[in-house]
Amino acid sequence: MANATLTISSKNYSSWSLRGWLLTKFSGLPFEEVVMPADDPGARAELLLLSPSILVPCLFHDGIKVWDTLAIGEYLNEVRPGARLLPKERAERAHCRAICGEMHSGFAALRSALPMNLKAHFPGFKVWARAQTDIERIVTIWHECLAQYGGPYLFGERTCADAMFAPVVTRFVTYDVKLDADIVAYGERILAMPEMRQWIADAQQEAEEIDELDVEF
Ligand SMILES: N[C@@H](CCC(=O)N[C@@H](CS)C(=O)NCC(=O)O)C(=O)O
Repeated sequence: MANATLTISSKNYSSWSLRGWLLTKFSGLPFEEVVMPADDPGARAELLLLSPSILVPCLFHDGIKVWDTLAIGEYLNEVRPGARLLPKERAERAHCRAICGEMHSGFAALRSALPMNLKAHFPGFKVWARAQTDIERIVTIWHECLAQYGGPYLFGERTCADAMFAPVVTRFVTYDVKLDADIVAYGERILAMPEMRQWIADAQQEAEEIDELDVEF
């Protein structure tokens, strides 16, 4: 029986749930999922008890509650150092933290114009100029990491950074964003990870379409 739980919400729509879930999977910490239905008002009261921010993801482990995705990544790196969620070298760790921070606090135009929706596909989607600026910055980050560390993941082996950017990979597919071949190949590697395949399969099983979440989640 796992002594950790991770509270998440919709696997189709919740990009932060996906990031927290991937971080926990990458860490190797056994955990049970607690899935809060996103559209149930009663669930919000319960979520308040589970997560002080009333947001997901929230990790509960050994009597310790950790909410907010960056904090979850740092916590998991401490309790599971062998999983190397952060790179071994200090300079690489700094680089990894910097781009995770950029994802955590930035790219608002991309997040609102191209919300995560794994079941949807919008061929020829017209990307708004400010979202395009975000896309270009993300592509630059990925190019630099892949060139500097040699792939196959952003820092060679899988780290927090791949979990933080995984929902961007799915957005690029959903919204038919045109990309260079090496960026497409990186995205394909992320989508081919067994954890990602499992998450997407679970998302496909989610019955409901939540209209308001098509806007921003
Ligand atoms: N800064 C937070 C963001 C978390 C967040 O925005 N989570 C969304 C789901 S993707 C949420 O819990 N929404 C709950 C709601 O709107 O009821 C983090 O890093 O974990």
